[in-house]
Amino acid sequence: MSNPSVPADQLEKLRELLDQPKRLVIVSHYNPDGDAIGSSVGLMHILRGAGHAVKVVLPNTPADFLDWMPGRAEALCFDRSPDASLSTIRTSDIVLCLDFNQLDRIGGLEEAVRGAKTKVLIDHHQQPGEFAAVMFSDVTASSTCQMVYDIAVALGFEDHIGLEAATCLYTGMVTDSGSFRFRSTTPHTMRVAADLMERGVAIDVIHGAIADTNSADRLRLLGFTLHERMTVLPDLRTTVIGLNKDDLKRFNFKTGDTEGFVNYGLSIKGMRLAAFFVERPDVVKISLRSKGDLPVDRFLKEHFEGGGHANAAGGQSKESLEASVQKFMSLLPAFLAAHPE
Ligand SMILES: [Mn+2]
Repeated sequence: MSNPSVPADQLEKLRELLDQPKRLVIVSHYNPDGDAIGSSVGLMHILRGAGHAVKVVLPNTPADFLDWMPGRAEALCFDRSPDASLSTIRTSDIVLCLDFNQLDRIGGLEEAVRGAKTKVLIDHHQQPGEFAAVMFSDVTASSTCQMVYDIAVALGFEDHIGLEAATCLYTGMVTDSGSFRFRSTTPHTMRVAADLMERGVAIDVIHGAIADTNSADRLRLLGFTLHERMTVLPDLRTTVIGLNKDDLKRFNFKTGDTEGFVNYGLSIKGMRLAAFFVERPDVVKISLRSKGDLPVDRFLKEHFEGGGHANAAGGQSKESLEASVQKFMSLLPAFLAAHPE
């Protein structure tokens, strides 16, 4: 059966590009998550195994709970090493763009990557831009890590998926699939995970490294958020959380501390939509999660400069926290009515 992650024509183009040892650079999106780093560093290991010189360049330094990933420390981060990051991209033969599909997602790397003559895209987000010579775009794939695995196997590189690469790829698969529970998880996803396990991946260690990383401040912020800042709208089957700057300050907020808070709203029985608003220095950040056929990515694209996946998406607002929540509330009934269950 053909695999939608690996179209034959694109595979042949990539095979040609990689038939001689090259200088490759892998880039991923701003605020790189488990899938962004896992796919980038995982592919780095695989392509090194295949004889290429490979570097990973990230637009900004990732949250430190992912620092343990094998190879992560080697990645250049533009915010800390801007000159080295840009010159690495400019002197490369090929730039591989992983886990994003619009060049405005890579912050200060945008211009250098735009100028690179040969770009390869590997990604699973909706509505890819047409900037790459070779495009692997599969919006049904559970993660970019799963796509990297499939492409590596299709290229005949399965022997280069060693323990380090397997650990990176498994980590991104776990984080992007909500521990294999989102709709994007397929029998194929589980087969890939099983194969990575057979390569020695320690799933308990990875789970602990991802999950057991709370600070006391973060847990207290979570408790406060659920107790004081969450509104439940049973008639609309929606929960809304809004956190302001003072809330964050009170609990010594660090980047990443509110990651995943939105999911608690959706875990209440009967809810089909959870909204999370947080006031950041220049902008109000918005996260939406939904169940079933309720395309929050389209809603955010239309109203809040956002996008993502049908059941998990992000956006932003330049208005105040109150005004942003108000705007959301005023648009909500029509959005829900347009997508009855
Ligand atoms: Mn991803």
